[in-house]
Amino acid sequence: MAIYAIGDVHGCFRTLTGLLRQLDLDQSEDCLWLVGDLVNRGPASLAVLRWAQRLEAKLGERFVVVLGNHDLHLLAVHRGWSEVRRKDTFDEFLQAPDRDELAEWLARRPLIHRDGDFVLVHAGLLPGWTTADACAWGRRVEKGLQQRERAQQLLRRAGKGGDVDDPLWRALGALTRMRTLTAASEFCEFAGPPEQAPVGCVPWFERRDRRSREQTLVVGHWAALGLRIEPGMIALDSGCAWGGPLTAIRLSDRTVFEEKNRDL
Ligand SMILES: [Mn+2]
Repeated sequence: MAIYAIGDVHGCFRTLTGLLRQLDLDQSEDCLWLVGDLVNRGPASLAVLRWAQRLEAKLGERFVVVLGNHDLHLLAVHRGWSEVRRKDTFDEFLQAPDRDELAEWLARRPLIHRDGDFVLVHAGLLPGWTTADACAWGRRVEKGLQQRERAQQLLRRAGKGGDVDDPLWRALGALTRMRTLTAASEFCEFAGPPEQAPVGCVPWFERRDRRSREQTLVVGHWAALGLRIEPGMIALDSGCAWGGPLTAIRLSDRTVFEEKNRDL
């Protein structure tokens, strides 16, 4: 039994299909994890969501998608809580006859998933969190997202700086949007390459006081960081949204699979 993890797909369905051919997944045994951001930027968010829902029906708990910031943005747009932004590619999804069913399915995905020493999350973990803390925060935010008014507050703010005094907003931001942090662990608005981060903004995973160091965090979200494999962290966003390849890894032996972009 192998666990494969795939980076940010961002609606790149043809690239995903090519990558899956390389993986040769045993659907009766293997696990497939996705780091989130299934949708947006690329041309085929609808096809990716339909594929994911179908595969989950076959694999059950062996198929895990954690939510990313673009997935949350799609949910907010679908519910009429956020406007479509200029670079969004949601039109086909929003007109699809099965959009409500797919959105409901997507909304039930977790924010964090743990299996032994591997932790799957879209963006990262706050330095002060143990893995158990992070999972507890994930469950709390998931509960909030199931309540209409709370979900509206959290999702409306998903894309922009929100209320830093709201602990659920902060937890959601860490799990789905965080890249660099100030010394006081405030989020920096910076998406470029880590070596160009503003003075005082440090990548979350480089913080020496990170309490989740003993586990291996499998993440995406940071295309400018790119594929990065080191003790304690595997970052898989190789920039499919921007014409880059799509990357997968087999966690047991860290074999990397890369599919060149077929969508953009
Ligand atoms: Mn993201």
